[in-house]
Amino acid sequence: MKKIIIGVTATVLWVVCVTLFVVFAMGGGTNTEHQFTVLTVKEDAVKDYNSMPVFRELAQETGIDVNWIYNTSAQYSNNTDPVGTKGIDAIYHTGFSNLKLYDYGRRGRIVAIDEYMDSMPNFSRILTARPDIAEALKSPDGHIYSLPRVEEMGLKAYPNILYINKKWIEKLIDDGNLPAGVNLTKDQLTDGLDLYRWEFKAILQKFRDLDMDNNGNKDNEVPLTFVSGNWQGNESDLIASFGVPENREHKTILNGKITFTIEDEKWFKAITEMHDWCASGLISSASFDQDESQFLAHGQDGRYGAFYWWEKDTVLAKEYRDDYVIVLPLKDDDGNRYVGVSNEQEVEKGECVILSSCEDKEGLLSYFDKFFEPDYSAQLNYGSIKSGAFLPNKENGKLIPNDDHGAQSADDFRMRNAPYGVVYLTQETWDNSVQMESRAQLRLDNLNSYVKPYVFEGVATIPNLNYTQQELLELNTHEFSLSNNIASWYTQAVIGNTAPTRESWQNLLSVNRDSINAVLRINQAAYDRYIEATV
Ligand SMILES: [Ca+2]
Repeated sequence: MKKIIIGVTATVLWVVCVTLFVVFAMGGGTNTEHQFTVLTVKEDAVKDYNSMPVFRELAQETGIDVNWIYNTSAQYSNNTDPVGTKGIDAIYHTGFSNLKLYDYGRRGRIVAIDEYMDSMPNFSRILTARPDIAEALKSPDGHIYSLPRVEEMGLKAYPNILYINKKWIEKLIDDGNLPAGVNLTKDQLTDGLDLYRWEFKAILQKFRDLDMDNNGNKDNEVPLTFVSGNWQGNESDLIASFGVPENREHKTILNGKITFTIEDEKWFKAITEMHDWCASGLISSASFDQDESQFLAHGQDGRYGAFYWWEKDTVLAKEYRDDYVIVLPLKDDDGNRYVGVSNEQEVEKGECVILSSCEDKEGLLSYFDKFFEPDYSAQLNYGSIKSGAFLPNKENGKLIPNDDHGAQSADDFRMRNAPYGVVYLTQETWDNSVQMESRAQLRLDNLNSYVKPYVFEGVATIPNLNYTQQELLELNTHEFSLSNNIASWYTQAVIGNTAPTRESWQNLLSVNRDSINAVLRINQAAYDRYIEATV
């Protein structure tokens, strides 16, 4: 807290200096600069927004300047009423849920942004061109209470790619240790490796039993690992290989119907098999309690036999990257492959809200409206042109990402230099204004070649749905307890001492029947309205 006060004091001093400078520079004439204070959630490692070139450029172009003040995410999560913070005009990175936005909105504490469209030509154009986005942003009373983040790359629906250690398979071939019935040759060990699930399992058993990395210890190998329930690199597509369109929420759209995967007999079969893989040491127990950073740290030295992640470069130190190849979605005994789709949204709703106490709502909204322009969106999302996130000159009208940050990794550079938040980056942007980062393009190419062709037929991501007040309250009652109940049953079933029984699974379904039905009914009604409004 002390840090913030010092920060605020420093900012105030700085503003006074700048204002004086402007006044003197203008020969003592009237200072027309607007001044707003915006609270944002920012970690200490991220640079000060107030000195970021993109915000200096915005101030210069609009004549409107913003003081950014900060909460770390830990401070912010302890802030029970951020909208009540004294002296601020807006909150950036709010993270507000649908219910919270509506609650603040209907009580008149945040601004209904749809009433200020005259000040927002860019946002207004987006809402007209994209009825799906307009629909997603509406609260139950039809008002839009927040500015969104839109980043469409076609990546988020498919967050899992399976990689396997081909060096280790080569060793199995050399030592005559390939499992019985597995007839792999070295020239087959390229991206797109084609395996039955039983073959994959038999190979993992060898990874478990043998000293694959030749260090004299048979127990330091990690046959298969992932980050259970994480937004990327989770186990959903291993479960999906049993013929059920799984994702981490166990909830998807199948042929136009909202569906829970946990009700499918095949899901229960998959969980029973997962239990066997865990109990016999094929899946590392760390998979169920590590976070992303632990998963990434443990993989660097090439001891993973196989893992799920979007790309291999972040998981492995440079010298091990060529040791791994992409496995196609695992085939079942009939030779079929299945992949589910996630419900991760490319349109995120609650990025920024304007407080009703803001004295110049038009002015502040006209400032934020610039964020939706391609050059500003790109710099907010990746870092400023002047800080080296892009090459100084455009090519064919496009901003070209700069991948070379010296010793600093691309992830680290972006984390420190990009404020993220309110952006609008869509196919139109990638076609005309900004070249996609090479690693994003690589992910997309890999997904197009090795994942998307095998997506479960008739399956779709659940879009941002727009609920009535009654529905929001009902979901609030049912959804939290239901997802907790599913999660605890799942954990017990997969890593518990005994295999899950059919009775315990059916008991899970019957105990939660009311909640399952309520969540399905409400989401189906909202989805039907969404289809009607957008098609
Ligand atoms: Ca070893």
